[in-house]
Amino acid sequence: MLQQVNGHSSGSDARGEESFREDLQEFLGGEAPPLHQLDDLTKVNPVTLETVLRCLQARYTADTFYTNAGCTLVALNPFKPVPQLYSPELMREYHAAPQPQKLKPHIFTVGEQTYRNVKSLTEPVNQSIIVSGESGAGKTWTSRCLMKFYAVVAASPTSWDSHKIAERIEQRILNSNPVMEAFGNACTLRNNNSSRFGKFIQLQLNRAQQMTGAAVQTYLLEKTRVACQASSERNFHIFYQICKGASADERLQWHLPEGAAFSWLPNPERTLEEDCFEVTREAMLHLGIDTPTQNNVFKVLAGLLHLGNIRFADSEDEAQPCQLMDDAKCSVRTSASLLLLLEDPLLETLQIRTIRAGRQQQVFRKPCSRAECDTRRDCLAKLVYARLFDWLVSVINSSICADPSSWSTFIGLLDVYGFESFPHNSLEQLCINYANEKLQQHFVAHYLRAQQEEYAVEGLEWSFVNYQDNQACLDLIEGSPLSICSLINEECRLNRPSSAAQLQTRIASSLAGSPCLGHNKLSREPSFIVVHYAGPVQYHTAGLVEKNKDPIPPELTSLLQQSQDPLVKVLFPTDPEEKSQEEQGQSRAPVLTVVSKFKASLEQLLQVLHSTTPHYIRCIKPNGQGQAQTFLREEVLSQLEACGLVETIHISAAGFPIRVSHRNFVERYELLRRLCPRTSPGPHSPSPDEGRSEWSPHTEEATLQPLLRDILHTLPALTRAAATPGDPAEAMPAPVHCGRTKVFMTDSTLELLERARAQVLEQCARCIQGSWRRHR
Ligand code: AOV
Ligand code: MG
Repeated sequence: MLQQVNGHSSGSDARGEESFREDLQEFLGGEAPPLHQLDDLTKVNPVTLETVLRCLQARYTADTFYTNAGCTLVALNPFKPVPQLYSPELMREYHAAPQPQKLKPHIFTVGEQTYRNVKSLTEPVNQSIIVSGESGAGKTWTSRCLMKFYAVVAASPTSWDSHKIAERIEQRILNSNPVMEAFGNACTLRNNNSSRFGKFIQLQLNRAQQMTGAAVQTYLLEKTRVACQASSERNFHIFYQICKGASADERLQWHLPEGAAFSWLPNPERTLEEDCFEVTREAMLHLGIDTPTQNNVFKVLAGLLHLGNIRFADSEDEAQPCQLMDDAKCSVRTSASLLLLLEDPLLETLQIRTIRAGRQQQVFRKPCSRAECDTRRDCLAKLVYARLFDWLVSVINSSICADPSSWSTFIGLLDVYGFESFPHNSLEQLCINYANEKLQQHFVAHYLRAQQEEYAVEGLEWSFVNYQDNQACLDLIEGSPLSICSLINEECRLNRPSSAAQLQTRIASSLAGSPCLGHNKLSREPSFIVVHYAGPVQYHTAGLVEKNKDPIPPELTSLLQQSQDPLVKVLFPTDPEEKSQEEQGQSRAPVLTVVSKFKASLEQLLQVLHSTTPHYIRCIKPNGQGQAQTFLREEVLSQLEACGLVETIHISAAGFPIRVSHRNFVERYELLRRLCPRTSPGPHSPSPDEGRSEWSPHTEEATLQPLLRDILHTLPALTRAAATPGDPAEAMPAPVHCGRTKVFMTDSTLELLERARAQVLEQCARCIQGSWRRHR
């Protein structure tokens, strides 16, 4: 847009691009401060990706990591310690400020605003802070800092005085972080401390705005990581912690001799900050998980590590079970002893499948192939770990959750996995991107509401604004009766052998009408493309149905129910009241698929979010290497696109992104009012009125208004005159709306006005040149 405007004006007054930009900037926003001092990206005027990027880069170079973007805060990851930015003193400064939004942009401004929102309203309204961004961008860090902020500003007075109570409430809540991160985070290619689950924590406040407790909800733990880690990645931190941090005595008990090799423990030589066992143990203790229970947890985890070392050889006779590899016998024995299972049933469960068939549901025993044995072993570990994680979350919740009568409102913090697009994308990415699509829709709805409020203050109508939302994409993913989710679920329900190619064909033919469905003709593997708001993603259909079923052989659950271990007994109860889903599966009740469970939990989350006033923090990673002082423009650009900031700009372009004060508008376009009728007298244009008041920097407000009215009145004719034949601008007038203090317009209106102004200036120049020649 800017270039086009520039193109027109440069011909007339031959100024350089920079000076034109400065001129336009001044007109749009008054005095243009240096880019790094621009606290709000909406003030970068006009808003383009380039200007937004330049502003963020300038701020990053000046060690300024937070920038407002309308109702969003953009947080750049410094990738270096900046302790002064998170000190309790600074927290209190933001808390005590009469207007925290006047201080430098910070997550504490968002924190404080959120906190005041709960407080200031007569009817308390729950609040939420939605932190998004790609892996390693700083979501978890941000959520942690916000929790610390509330632990300081929302601590009850008693807890400041009494160490014991502080321990019980704020400290416990903070202690949930290292524990959940030890069990739910892992070192990946993108982040040494990558969260492998989504998390929503509600900080519960009483009527005096003091934090009395918290409740955690988790989403879709990446449990496959227990048994399968991509090369150069690691398993969950806790496994490394126990192997590195156990005492000599514990090593003996858990069969973890120093230097032991475990196939599920890749890259143990890498030492990370997150490997500290003591921190986890200490935090667990604070959460009320006593040492014997902790040791029980670690013993079970050691059992899983030994399970991972069980290896089978190919069977030569299909009728015979696969035999163990030579060194695996010991692993079976150790694993069984740690999980308190009998050795033979453990091995048999891995080697032999039981099938029920016929009217009588007769039981048949079929030896598994080597690959099947491996799958069952992995499945057993995933099952135990997932249950253990859920148990841990419930223990944490019972430790930190306040009595319902002791809290009335909450502030929710959402730290979910960001939009993902890899060379190979499967069900995990589909779920993650589906969640992001839902959150984007929520954001758009909220953002539009915020815009609407500004228009209302300015006395503008809202109804004329159209915008593109992402409903079509959501219809494709989750709509009814037919969508990607429903088709994958149906394949699971029909329980028929279906190939990846069949699923691809079904999706392509049943959902062909969707504008968001694509197909990569060059792809060798069966796949489909979903055009997400953040970009197209190709999903491979191989294994999708199986992953969605997430089948758990009933024999595995039965085996674990036989365990004599107190913790395993809790994780796998035999009580019919607590029948697990797998057992229900045995009784032929409908089994929920991964997608349906995820969809249900997402809907619940959205319901909660909708009932709150949301606040947004978009985390941006300035480079993929985690280096300080390195701002890679291409990488930031793609995140700005992926996190939807571009979309936000589009939405704002659908409204009136150009807002100019009445005074600035009159100053710039006053000359059009006087000269336009002479250049092109339109049918409705008023005759020139030379006697009328004119603009000067000292024009009084009272005189400004008639001038403004005059300019607005002549706009249709002026813009028609500026339009070139065949230009869509001929369909003018373009919308200009006059608010109480500002004139609102679209980019295209600004462009047309600028063209008109350039033509007028050109005529002026010619006139002056002509008269100058005559005088010579
Ligand atoms: P993520 O939560 O967004 O990724 P993290 O919050 O784990 O990312 O941040 C990644 C790393 O960046 C942290 O471990 C810190 O080293 C560093 N970091 C982030 N924010 C800051 C900050 N404000 N100051 C200093 N260092 C910071 V993921 O969970 O992988 O999606 O799944
Ligand atoms: Mg994280």
